[in-house]
Amino acid sequence: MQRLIPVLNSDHVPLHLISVINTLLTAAKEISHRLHQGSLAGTLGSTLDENIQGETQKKLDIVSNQLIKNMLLETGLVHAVASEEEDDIVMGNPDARYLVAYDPLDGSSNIDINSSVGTIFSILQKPDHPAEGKELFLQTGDEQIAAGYILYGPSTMLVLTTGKGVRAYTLDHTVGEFLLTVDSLTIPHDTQEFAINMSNQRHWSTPMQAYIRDLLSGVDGPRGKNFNMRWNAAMVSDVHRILTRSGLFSYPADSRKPEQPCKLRLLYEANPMSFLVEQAGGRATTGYERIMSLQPTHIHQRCSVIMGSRNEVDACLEYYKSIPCERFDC
Ligand code: AFP
Repeated sequence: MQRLIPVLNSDHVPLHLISVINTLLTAAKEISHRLHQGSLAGTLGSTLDENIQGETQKKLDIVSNQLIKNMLLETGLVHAVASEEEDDIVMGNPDARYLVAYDPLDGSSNIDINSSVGTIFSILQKPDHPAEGKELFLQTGDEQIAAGYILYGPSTMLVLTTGKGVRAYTLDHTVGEFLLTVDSLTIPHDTQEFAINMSNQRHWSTPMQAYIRDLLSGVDGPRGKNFNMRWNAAMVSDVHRILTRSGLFSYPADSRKPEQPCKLRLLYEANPMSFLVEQAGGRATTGYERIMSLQPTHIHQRCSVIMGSRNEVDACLEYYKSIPCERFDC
């Protein structure tokens, strides 16, 4: 099986970008080891702190964030990083060109129940126009030059795109290398599986309520077929299932918190996952706009997310087009 670096070389990925990706994987191997040690590593459980998102930080959230941040900045190849666990961006080498936005441990509420979690990353370049500080990261998802995730599941897998399709690699713990295990991931255009947190159903907008209602009506309803549901409470794990066997994933805006109707973050969750999904032949939308066309206004901006099998996302969008309703302002 091919190792990661020769594969990226064959895709003509610039050497410095390969080095940034490889550094992320070095941090990921350490995170994978600590996760698989479980309570033996003494890093389970929560801290008394909250991150800028207002979420209680798990010990491994902090450890993972520090590992990734320090390793990336030590390369001298990274101009700045933006992290879910950092209030502001962290500057690196002013002469370097790469920007890395990441969620160090997505799904961290799953850590203490020994369920899958992951690291999500998005790589941009310093913009040609003069920009500094947070403005550096305020680029649309179409500007991404690479994106991926490491899924810490029964096996540790890297799923990566550099704009030439999507490949999957599996960590061989015996040699410490990520080996190519899927040369081209493509999402089937149709599906009978969806992923959404049904407990929020009464808070969704009318179009999403109508769409899900019709899925649940099954073969006797307007869709004329039965659907299955999955919800892993970790976007990285739910999207991996969709990349592997089809599906629709959604975390739509809802009315629970009028001041914060959306949960998922644009820069380091929705955009990298949208890049992967589109490269695999799927669609990624807010219900009204293509996610990778959104112009960010701040680094922790959130957005509504509907992504996966293209024909199923299109079917969902028909409800948004045909049912007038108030739009949540994420
Ligand atoms: P955590 O990282 O706080 O566990 O949140 C994970 C997440 O951002 C995303 O990965 C999941 O799809 C979603 O939240 C789960 O949210 P609910 O807990 O509301 O279902």
